Amino acid sequence: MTTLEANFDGLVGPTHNYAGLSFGNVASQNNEKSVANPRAAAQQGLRKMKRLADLGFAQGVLPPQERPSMRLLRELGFGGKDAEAIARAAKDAPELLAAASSASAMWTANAATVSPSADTPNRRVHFTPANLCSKLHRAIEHESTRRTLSTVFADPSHFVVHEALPGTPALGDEGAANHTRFSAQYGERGVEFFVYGRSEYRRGPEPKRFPARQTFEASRAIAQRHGLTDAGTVFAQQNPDVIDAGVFHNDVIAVGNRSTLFCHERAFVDQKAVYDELRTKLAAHDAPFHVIEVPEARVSVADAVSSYLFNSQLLSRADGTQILVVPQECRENPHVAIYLDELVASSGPVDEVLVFDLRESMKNGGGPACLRLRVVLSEEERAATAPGVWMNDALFTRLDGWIERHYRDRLAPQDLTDPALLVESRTALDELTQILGLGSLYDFQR
Ligand code: SUG
Repeated sequence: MTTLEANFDGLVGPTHNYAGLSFGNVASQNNEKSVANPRAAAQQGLRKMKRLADLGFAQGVLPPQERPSMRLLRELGFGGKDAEAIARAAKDAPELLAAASSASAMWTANAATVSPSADTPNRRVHFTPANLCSKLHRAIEHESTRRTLSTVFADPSHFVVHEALPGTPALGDEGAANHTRFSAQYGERGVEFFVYGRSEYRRGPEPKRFPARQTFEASRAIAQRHGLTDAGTVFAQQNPDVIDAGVFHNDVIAVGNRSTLFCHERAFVDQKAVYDELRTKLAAHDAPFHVIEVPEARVSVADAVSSYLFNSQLLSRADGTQILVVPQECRENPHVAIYLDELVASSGPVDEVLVFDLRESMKNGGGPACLRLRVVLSEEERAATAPGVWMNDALFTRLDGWIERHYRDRLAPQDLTDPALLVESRTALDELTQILGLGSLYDFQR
């Protein structure tokens, strides 16, 4: 029976815009108030999904969330009809309207942490939606994320979808962006690697300039509720200096797949000890472990942050060879481009590099790996997943036409004040739930 890693990409929502909401995320800050193109953003993401599906990878789609979030605006005291609440927020608190309007759920690496059934004691796939409590615009995602995951992975004999952890600084959780799983084969017992930025209760180094979003306490709680063992987990702290250089999630400086960890030499505190623990715990499962460590002298942390070299997808083909999916910014940075050419030419674990234009998402700090949630699934689990979310020619054609019909090609910050945007988004999402066969997913449909 084959067990595969499926990638579930977030479809970019109709309100994609640049509001500068993420302090510590350099791209989000640098592009604040520039004009976005939601249609191009959604098309770029969809083309990545289609290409990977065409290459034989299991590729799923997760729908956007309803934005602007009327629920948030109402919780914040903006009453009256929808259009009145939006107009009031636009006048009194445009920053809150921007937070309510963000399409940030597109970055599904932050949707949840996922433990495959091979690692869990009840042999089910466990999901914990991330509370994303360090940013208001993201803290409003987890309830809808939970509903979506419970709809797509509905069968309780295969899937457990937990509640998010309490949204408080001690339990800041950013999901799979700070989690990687290593195993010889996907279906074999693995070692889950949790990377945190700070600990609330233990003394330790912390960044000085930018926030550390993930805590040790959150990572440990997720491992506990998923039933992971000591032998099956490694916890490591991110180097606080790289957080201060713009590495707001671990997936901006490291990516892993099966037996390979591809990372920068400055990714972790006590890096050698981290490798040793991973190697030892994997060896106990008879699994090998290889590190491709990129030195600062070849690619600086600044180059890694601007090119998103490590926000790549390292994917195993059926024959066991691996490809690296990178954004085109990696080709435009000469240090990174030369490094990648040499990486492929060497006889190492990466055989091919695939380049994608994801410019619209990248301008908000979201590369190929941010856009996807990995879910390792056995054949039975795949068959139990909602059938309409798998990418194929027919779904691509329908979604492509849907984007063309419903998305604007220009969204400036002042356009968020337009109440027509809510109506347009709801019309689009209502049709989308039919295309994906997900039933009544959104509050406005219930
Ligand atoms: O949380 N950007 C996202 C990017 C998330 C990237 N995900 C991973 N690395 N896995 C964030 O900072 C910017 C929104 C704005 O500024 O309009 C934003 O939310």
